[in-house]
Amino acid sequence: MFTLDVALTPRLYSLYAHPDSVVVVIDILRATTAICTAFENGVEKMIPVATLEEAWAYREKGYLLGAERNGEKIEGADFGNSPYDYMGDHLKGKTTVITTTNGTRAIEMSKDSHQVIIGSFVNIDVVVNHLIQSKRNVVLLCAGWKEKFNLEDTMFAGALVDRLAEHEQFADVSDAALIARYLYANAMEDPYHFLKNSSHRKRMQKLNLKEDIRYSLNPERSEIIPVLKNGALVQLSR
Ligand code: 3SL
Repeated sequence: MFTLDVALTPRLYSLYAHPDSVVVVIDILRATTAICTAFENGVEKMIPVATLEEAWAYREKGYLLGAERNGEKIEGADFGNSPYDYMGDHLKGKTTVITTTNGTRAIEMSKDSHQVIIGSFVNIDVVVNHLIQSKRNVVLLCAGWKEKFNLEDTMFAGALVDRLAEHEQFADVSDAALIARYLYANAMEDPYHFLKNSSHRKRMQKLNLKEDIRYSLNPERSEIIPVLKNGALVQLSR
């Protein structure tokens, strides 16, 4: 029997961190959606880094860099954090570096767990199947916004809990997981509308990123799970 838990903010993650757990990093708007999209479009490897200093050091060595802070592309980077930046053939077979406000920090903080995988609506089904087959405790880590709670990551955590909690192996579903599930129950009919007053949707709307929001909330387009191996994200082989 295994536990199913949700770290509702990165600050809470240390309470759940365990070397035997599988961690799903969630940053729906938009880091984990962009990463899943990049793999679906043929990227070979993505090196996630928490700071801009590390990111520039890689760029100086010749790596392509995706960099975002506060929702905006960093000047001089090759891409930002929009899933649309990662569509097409231009990244096929390439290794890129990515740094974002919250998502890549969450990846960094969970790296000592048994396994870190990347979840988004884009690959939700395959993530659910993997977690069932893993036969391990699961922590869903919501990247949030600058250490604080956000609605969209918790909503997605709830979508995962909704699919996993009925599975008998997850006998121990925490209150944090239940609250995420209840939230998702209110959101599932129309997630876009549900998020209308959320802080990040407002922030992104100001930046004219409506299409990114719609894309990020649209489920099931990829069979690929990005997994952290030796400091880089690669495709999980199954
Ligand atoms: O926080 C992050 O990692 C980003 O996904 C934020 S944004 O969607 O690019 O604004």
